[in-house]
Amino acid sequence: MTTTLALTRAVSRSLSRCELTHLARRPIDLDRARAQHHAYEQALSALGARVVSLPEEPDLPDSVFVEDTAIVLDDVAVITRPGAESRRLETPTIARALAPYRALCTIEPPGTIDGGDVLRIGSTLFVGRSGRTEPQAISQLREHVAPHGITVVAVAVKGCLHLKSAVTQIDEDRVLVNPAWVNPGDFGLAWIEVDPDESSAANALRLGGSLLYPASYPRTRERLSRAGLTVLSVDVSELEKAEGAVTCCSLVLQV
Ligand code: CIR
Repeated sequence: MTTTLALTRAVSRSLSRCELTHLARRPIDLDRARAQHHAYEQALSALGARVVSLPEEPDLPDSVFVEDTAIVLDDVAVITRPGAESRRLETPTIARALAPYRALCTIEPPGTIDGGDVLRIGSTLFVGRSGRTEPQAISQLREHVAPHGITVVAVAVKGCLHLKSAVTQIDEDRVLVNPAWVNPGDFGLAWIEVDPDESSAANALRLGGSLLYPASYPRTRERLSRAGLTVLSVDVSELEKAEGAVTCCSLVLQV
C-alpha cells in the first residue's frame, strides 16, 4: 500500500524579495500569502496526499517553490542546481527531506536546471530549454535517469519562466497548454489550450484523479470542466505575484 506524500515548505518572510523574470514587482501581502499557502496544503490533503511541510527559511525568498529543487522519480530523486543563484541554498534541506524515500543524485556545476522545467509524461521527461535550464544540466539529467528506463527530451519554450508555466498533464491522454509559449504537438498527447485571455493558465496540478487549479483563471477552468475534468480551485494570487503557481509549491511522491 503506497501513500502519496506532498512535500511543501512554509512561505518565507522574505518572499517580497523573490526572483522575478516576466512580472513587474508588486507588493505581496505576507499574511495573505501564508493563508493561501495553508489552504493549498489543505487542498493537497483533501485530494489524498499526506502533507509534510518543511519549516520556513527566512533568508531564502523563493524557498516555498520547492518544485524547482528536485526531480523525483519512482526510485531516484535528482537534486537540481537552480538557475537563479539566489535559490541554490534551497536544495540541501530538500535533499535531507527526500533522503529517507529515494536514492539521491545531484546536478553539478556548471549545469543549471529548475524542476519547473521538467514535465514527466510516462517514461519521458520533457525538459524546457528556458532561461533557468541549460543543455549541460539536461545532459547530466539524461545520464542520471537513463539507468531507470527514463528518456529525456529537450523542448523549446519561449515567453515564460518554466516549461510547466506553458504545459502540464491533466489526465492520461491530454495536456493543458499555452500554444504561444510551447509547441502543443511536442508531447505526444492531445491537448486543451488555455483561454487566450489567460496566458499563465496552463499550470495545473494533477492529484488523486482531480486537478488542483488556480482560481485566477475561470475561463480556462470552464474549459477543463467542460472537458470532463474534476477541478478543485485554490486562490494562490499572492504567490502568483512571485511568479509561482500550483505545481511549484509541492513535490509529490509515492512512498
Ligand atoms: C523564481 O523566479 O524562481 C520564483 N520567483 C518563482 C518560481 C516558480 N517555480 C515554478 O513555477 N516551478
